[in-house]
Amino acid sequence: MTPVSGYETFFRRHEGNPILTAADWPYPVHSVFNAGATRLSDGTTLLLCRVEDRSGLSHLCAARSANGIDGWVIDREPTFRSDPERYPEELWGIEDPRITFVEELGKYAVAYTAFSKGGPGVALALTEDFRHFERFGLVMQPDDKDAALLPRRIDGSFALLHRPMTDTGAHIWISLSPDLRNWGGHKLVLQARRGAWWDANKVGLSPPLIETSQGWLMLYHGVRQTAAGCLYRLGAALFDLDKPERCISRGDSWIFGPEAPYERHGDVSNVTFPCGYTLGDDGDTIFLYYGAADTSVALAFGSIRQLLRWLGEHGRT
Ligand code: BMA
Repeated sequence: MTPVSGYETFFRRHEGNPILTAADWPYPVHSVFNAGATRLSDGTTLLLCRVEDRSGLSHLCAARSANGIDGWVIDREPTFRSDPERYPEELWGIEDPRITFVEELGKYAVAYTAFSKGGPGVALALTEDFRHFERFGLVMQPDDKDAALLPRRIDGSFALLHRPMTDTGAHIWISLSPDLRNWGGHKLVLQARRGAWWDANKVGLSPPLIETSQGWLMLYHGVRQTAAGCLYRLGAALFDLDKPERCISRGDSWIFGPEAPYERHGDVSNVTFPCGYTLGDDGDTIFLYYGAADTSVALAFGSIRQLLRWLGEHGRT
């Protein structure tokens, strides 16, 4: 395989970054980051932000904008908060939502991390309006996180990407369900590479998969542990539309990583952590929403066509 040449720029940072910080919040909070994203039927962009208060626990709060860039209108109080009395797995808060619109249900599926006494697990809820949420409870037990549902059934089953932690590392898996409650058919999808690679120590799904004519485009975060702490960067891979566990192509180098001061410094430095994307009206522009240093929400613009071209030329199968 040809070594990756040069430093192509895949994502252009919005010059007004970070787009959302704790200072924008209508009630006292410590930090705002790792937001899920979707476009509502009227074109409005909705971000479901992870908000950490001064207890250290997180809840989710919605921010809406007509252009997905500025003019954010933020809910006056938490939109979706943990409910440990009825859902004990949410005892220590809820984090890192990923949103998928499921046509068949006419609803948005929110996959999020529920932080339980036994560690972080994957919980699922459905909503039509981001005001009322129907919880399905924990669908993947701890340790598991970084989950998103596919927008349609694969061969008759709903499909969830997620990242269980096992003795052999932190790799991405897919699981299937007839009803969003019972899960099975688990298959390994993408492994952390080990050794000295940029994605050696952990990988996890970042935003939900992007459906393209050539396959499911995955943007995933890769973690490298260094003497100075972890580096969270972003990579790309492509998967078969009918068999999403089959990797068609994986890029060797990262395509986005901490460079700007708000990514380099914060509560957890050197973290770029996207949980959501939306598509521009041209159907090609990716609006990538990412947590910067576990402190703020930032935005970068990419192109599906460019990423597919790069994977075609440089990806390995
Ligand atoms: C991951 C998640 C994210 C966080 C990242 C960096 O494991 O917990 O919520 O942004 O670590 O701290």
